[in-house]
Amino acid sequence: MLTMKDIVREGHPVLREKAAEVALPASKEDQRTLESLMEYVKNSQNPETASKYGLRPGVGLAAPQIGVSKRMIAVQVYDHNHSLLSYALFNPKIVSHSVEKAYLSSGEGCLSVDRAVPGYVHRYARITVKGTTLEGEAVKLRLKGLPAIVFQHEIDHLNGIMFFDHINPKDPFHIAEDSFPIER
Ligand code: K1U
Ligand code: NI
Repeated sequence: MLTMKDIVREGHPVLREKAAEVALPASKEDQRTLESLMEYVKNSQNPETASKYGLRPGVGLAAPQIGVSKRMIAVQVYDHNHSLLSYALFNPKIVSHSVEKAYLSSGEGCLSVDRAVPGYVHRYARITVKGTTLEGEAVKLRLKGLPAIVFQHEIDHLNGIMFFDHINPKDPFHIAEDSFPIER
């Protein structure tokens, strides 16, 4: 199982690479990697397991964060209806998005960043994501609210982008036009 010692930190070059597409159908090794990402996210959200293994809680994880420069992400997060969304995807891609933006009023964090970075990260309020599940099924997800923010954060990792790249350095709490806050 993955623990915090497997998670690469800010400054590691893999976090700035553009990750490679996964050849489908996925190899056993790629399947195991994606399963391990989801296992970390689930374990980190279980207070007993997180405390036993010293896991920092997370709502998502991308393969580059464990040093694997391939397009795989795992996300587990509650939506606005309190339904648990749980997706492990190969080659996730944003195929359309709203003009309207949204940002977390508490800002964002990252398991690869061991410091608080204050400021707002403006992202698309609604996105449609296509990808392939562990079982090889093609899916199309329409997302808004916190899930849309988390998917964008994870897909950014596949393109070498960190959340703080989006923060306005001169005015970190600047509110972009057409952007609304999401409380969590
Ligand atoms: O990719 C990562 O480093 C995981 C990161 C994802 C993320 C955080 C904030 C906004 C968008 C995406 C985290 O999960 S940091 C921890 C976190 O935000 C959290 C953990 C448990 C419950 C609720 C939030
Ligand atoms: Ni992150």
